[in-house]
Amino acid sequence: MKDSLTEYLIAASGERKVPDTLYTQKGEKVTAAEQWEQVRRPEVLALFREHVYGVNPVERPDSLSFNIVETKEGMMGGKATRKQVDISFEGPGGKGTIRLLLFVPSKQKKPVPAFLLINKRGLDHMDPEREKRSGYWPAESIVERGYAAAVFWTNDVDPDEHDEFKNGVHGIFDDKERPSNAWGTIGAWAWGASRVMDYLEADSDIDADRVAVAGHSRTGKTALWAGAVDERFAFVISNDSGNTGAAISRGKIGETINQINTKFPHWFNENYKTYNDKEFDLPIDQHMLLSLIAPRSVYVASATEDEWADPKSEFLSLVYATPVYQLYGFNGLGTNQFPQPESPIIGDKMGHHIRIGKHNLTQYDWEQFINFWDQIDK
Ligand code: GTR
Repeated sequence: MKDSLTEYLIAASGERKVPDTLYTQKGEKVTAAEQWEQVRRPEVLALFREHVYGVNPVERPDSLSFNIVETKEGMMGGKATRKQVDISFEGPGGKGTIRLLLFVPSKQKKPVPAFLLINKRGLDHMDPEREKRSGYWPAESIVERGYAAAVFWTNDVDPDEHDEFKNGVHGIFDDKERPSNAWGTIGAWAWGASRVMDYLEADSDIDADRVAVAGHSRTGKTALWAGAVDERFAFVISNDSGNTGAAISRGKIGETINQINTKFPHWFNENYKTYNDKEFDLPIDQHMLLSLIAPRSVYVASATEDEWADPKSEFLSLVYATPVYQLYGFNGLGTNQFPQPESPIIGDKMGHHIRIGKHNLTQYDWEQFINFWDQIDK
C-alpha cells in the first residue's frame, strides 16, 4: 500500500493527474484530521457547491413535519412492521410532501440500523403491499438480514425534468432570480434524503447513527452528494453512479461532463456548464467528493458492461480518496489494483465490487452492501 497521493496517482492512473485533496487553498499540506475538518474539508465542500451541485436555499425548514400515516404489523409473513410517513414542508412557493416507506424487522431488538434507498424508478419498485418486487429494492432481504429498509421516490422532491425549476422543491423554495450556483435537481434529491434522515432520527425504532444512504446511477450521484453534505449518514453507497458520481472526470471514458450537462441541464448548477469539455479546469475531481465522506464508510459498485459510467474511473476515486481516510488511521481498500469481477473488496471503511452484467441495481449488489456493513458494523 502506497502512502502518498503522488504514488497512488502514478501507480493507479499513469498520466491521469487529479487535484491533490490535501493542499489547502493557501497551499498548506494537510497532515492531520483536525486540519482536514477545520480548513480543507469546508473548502472542498464549498468548491463542490459552487461549481457542481449547487447551494441550497434552505436546509431543514422550520415548517418540517412528520405524519405517521400508518403503522402495520405482521408484514412480510410476520417479519416486519410497515410504516408510511409523510414528511411535509412549506416555503414561499407552496407545500411539498415526501412519502417514506419503511419496513422495520419485527423481532429484533430496537433500535435497528437502516438502509435508505433514493428511488428514481417510480412506485412499482416501492410497493407497500410487496406484490411487486425487484432486486432494485429487495426489502425482504434487507429485513431478513436485520436492517430496516427505507425508501422514498425522487419525484416527491423534484420531478426529473427540465422545467426551468418551476416544480418540486425549486418552486417551493427558490428565489425568482436563481444565481448561477443555485441547486439543481440532484442537489434537491440529496436535500430530500436529509429530510428523510430528519424523520429517521426521530423514530425510536431506528438507530440514527447507523443509517446508510444508497442510490443507483443518477441517485448514486445523489447518495454521494447527500453523504458528503450530511454527516449523519454513517454509510454511503454509490451503485453505477458514473459521471459526476464516483467516476473521476479527468480522462474518463463513456459519458462526459458536456454530455451530461447537455442531456440533463437541470441536474447540476449553471456554473458546472462552464466546464463542458474542460474537465481539467475544474478545481475538484470526484475523488474529492468521496473524501468528504471520510471517516465514514463508503462503497462504490460498478458493472462490467457499464462503460458509460466507466468502472475503472469509479474505482480510482476510492484509491485517490484514501489519503483522507489515512488521516483518520484507516487504510481504505488496501489495494490500488482493479479487482476481478464479482470479487468484492471489504476494506477499511471502503468497499468495492464490479458485478458481471449491465447498468442496474440488483440483488447481488445489495448482498454485497449488506455483507460489507455486517463486517464494518461489528
Ligand atoms: C443516463 C445518464 C447517466 C446515469 C443514467 C441513469 O442517461 O447519462 O449519468 O445517471 O442515466 O440514471 O440511469
